[in-house]
Amino acid sequence: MLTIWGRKTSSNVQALMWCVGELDLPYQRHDVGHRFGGLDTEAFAALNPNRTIPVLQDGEAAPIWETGAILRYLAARYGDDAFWPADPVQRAEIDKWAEWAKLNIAMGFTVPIFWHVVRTAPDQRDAKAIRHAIESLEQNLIIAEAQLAAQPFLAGQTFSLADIQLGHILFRYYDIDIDRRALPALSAYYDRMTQRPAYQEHVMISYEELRVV
Ligand SMILES: N[C@@H](CCC(=O)N[C@@H](CS)C(=O)NCC(=O)O)C(=O)O
Repeated sequence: MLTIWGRKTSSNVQALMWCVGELDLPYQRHDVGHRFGGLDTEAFAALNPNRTIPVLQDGEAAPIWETGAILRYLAARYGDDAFWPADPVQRAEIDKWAEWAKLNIAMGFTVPIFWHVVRTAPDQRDAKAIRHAIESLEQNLIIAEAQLAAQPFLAGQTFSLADIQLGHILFRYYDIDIDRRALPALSAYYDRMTQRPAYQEHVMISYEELRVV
C-alpha cells in the first residue's frame, strides 16, 4: 500500500496521483499543505526535510520526496515496459522528455504563470512579466507541438512517464484566463488526455481555493 502526503490541489501531487491512477495502485492520501497545514510539524520534517509535498512511502520503505524521483520510482517498480522501459537506451528516450517537461513546462508554468494569474491579487499582477513568461513557455510548447504532430504521445507511440510530466500541467494551462498561441497538435493531445479516467479524477480538479481575489 502506498501512503501519500499532499493536498490534491498541488500540481506536483496531481502528477503523482495521476501516475498512481494510471498504474491502478492502492493508496492512502493525507491532506497536508496550503489550507490543511501540517508541513511545519517535526513528524512531517522527518518525512521530508524540505517540508514540501508530495511525499510517498511504499510500505515500510524510506519516504521519497521530489516529484520526479517519486514518479521514476513508481514507474520502475510498477510500470510496464512501455511506460518505463527496462532497457537503458529506450528508457532514456522517455526519461529525457520527462525531465524536459518537468524543467521547462512544469517549472515554466506553475510559478511564473499560474501563481501570477491565479495566486496573486489582481492589483498585484505584473501583466508584462506574465506575458514574458507565457512567451517563454510557448517556446517550449512549440517543441512539444512538433513532437505531438509526428506521434501521439510526447516520447513516442505509447503513453509513458513523459506524458505525466507534460500532461499534468495542461489542464491549468488551458483553463486559466490567458491568451494562448494556437498549437493544434498540443491541443488535440490535451483533449485525448482529458478522456483518460485517471486524468479526470486526479488532474482536472478545481483550483478555486488557491485563487487570490
Ligand atoms: N521540487 C519539489 C517541489 C515541491 C513543492 O514545491 N511542492 C509545493 C506544492 S506543488 C508545496 O509543498 N507547497 C506548500 C504547500 O502546499 O503548503 C517537487 O518537485 O516535489
